[in-house]
Amino acid sequence: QTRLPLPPGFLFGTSTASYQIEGAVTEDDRGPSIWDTFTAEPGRVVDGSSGAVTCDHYHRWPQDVELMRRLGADGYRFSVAWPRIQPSGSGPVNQAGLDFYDRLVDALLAAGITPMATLYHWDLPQALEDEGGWLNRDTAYRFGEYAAVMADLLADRVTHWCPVNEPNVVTLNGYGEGTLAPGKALTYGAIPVAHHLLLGHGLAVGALRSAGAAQVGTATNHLPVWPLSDDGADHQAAAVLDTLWNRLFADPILLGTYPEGLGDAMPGPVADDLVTISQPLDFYGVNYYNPLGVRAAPEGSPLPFELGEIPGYPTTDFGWPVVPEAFTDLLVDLKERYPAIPPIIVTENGASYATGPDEHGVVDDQDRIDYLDAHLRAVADAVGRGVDVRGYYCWSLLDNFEWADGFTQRFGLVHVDYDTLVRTPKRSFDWYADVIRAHRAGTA
Ligand code: GCO
Repeated sequence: QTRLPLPPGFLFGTSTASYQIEGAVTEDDRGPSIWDTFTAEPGRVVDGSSGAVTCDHYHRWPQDVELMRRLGADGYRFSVAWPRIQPSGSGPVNQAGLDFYDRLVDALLAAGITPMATLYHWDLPQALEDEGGWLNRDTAYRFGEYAAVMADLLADRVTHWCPVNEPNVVTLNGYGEGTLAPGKALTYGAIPVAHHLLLGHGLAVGALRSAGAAQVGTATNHLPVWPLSDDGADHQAAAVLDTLWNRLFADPILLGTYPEGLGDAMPGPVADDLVTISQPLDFYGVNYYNPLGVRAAPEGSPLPFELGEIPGYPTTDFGWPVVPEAFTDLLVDLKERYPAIPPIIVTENGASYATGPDEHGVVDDQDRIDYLDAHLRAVADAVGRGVDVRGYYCWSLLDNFEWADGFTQRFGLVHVDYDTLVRTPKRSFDWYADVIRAHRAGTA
């Protein structure tokens, strides 16, 4: 394994999310979340599955920490299930829920792994959704209170924090399109959700700072939007989607402003809120998977754009095009568009390939290795072009519950047999361990 040209001290990690791996959804007084509700509705998840058991990480976490120790990764990004901490989204905290994360963090530290905690990876307490969820400004305040609880518990040991995972996906897919929980198809009616999630982010940043958290950042999904032809209409459609998908969430945090025209669509004292939203951060977390192809929608469509396939690239089992150079361009573009951007950490990147164990129990996922290798090189290229990237967290440690795609997509470095819950490290796991080791040896 040759060392990748990444800076000394570069953090290599893996990423997961509570609802996708924990299971045990009724245990120890965890309250119901919008994902429990959503997955119980027929037709929402392709294979009819849910996160009720998934990887059973809630019980098997010592084994998973041991896997990470073997991997030799510096960091681990996990998320806290809000309904374990406050079963109905506000008020008294549930000690058993706190204890789970307290033990997990101690075990990570004992294994030499730096914890990074996400506070909201989509499992909103159902009780808050019943009050309007993220359409309701109060949810942002409840989130700030919950963030303060977690900061008080863990800021002495957890160095890295991501308040909200991918607010764009929650807004546009959860409330705009309805393909993710809570499954509301409000189209432009979802726009206030963006503002409340951003306000929640800002309130959480404040709470984390007050508790002395060392590194506060984001986990922002960025998909470069590519027009599918040279046609002016397709370019314009791409600009609209780029604004809604990327800039609507990055501009307020990094510039303290909304893209033109969108500020007026936001509810509440927007100018004051933007001060809260744009507080300085220690890192900017980027989740990158692929570019999106877009063309103008036919006359009379509810939205001005339409997604389409980008020809000419290999695809993952999810059908997502594999375009590592778009990752380099994205990182360079972020630096150009937002000159004051803090250091970047790649908080997610990875690929879905279904490869399972062969007759010898070996999971030979060469296509995942190729994907990860090319994308780590794309990061190195961005560093070479002057972008300050400090870490890379692979999605994901384990195969897990892939939202509306249930168990049909596997992103793990470790294979999970959902009948026996046996974990089998894939070849990509050993490859990643080698990359990390070579980097340390070469930069020591
Ligand atoms: C996220 C992601 C993950 C997904 C991964 C693959 O929002 O952080 O959606 O939860 O599992 O991106 O789709």
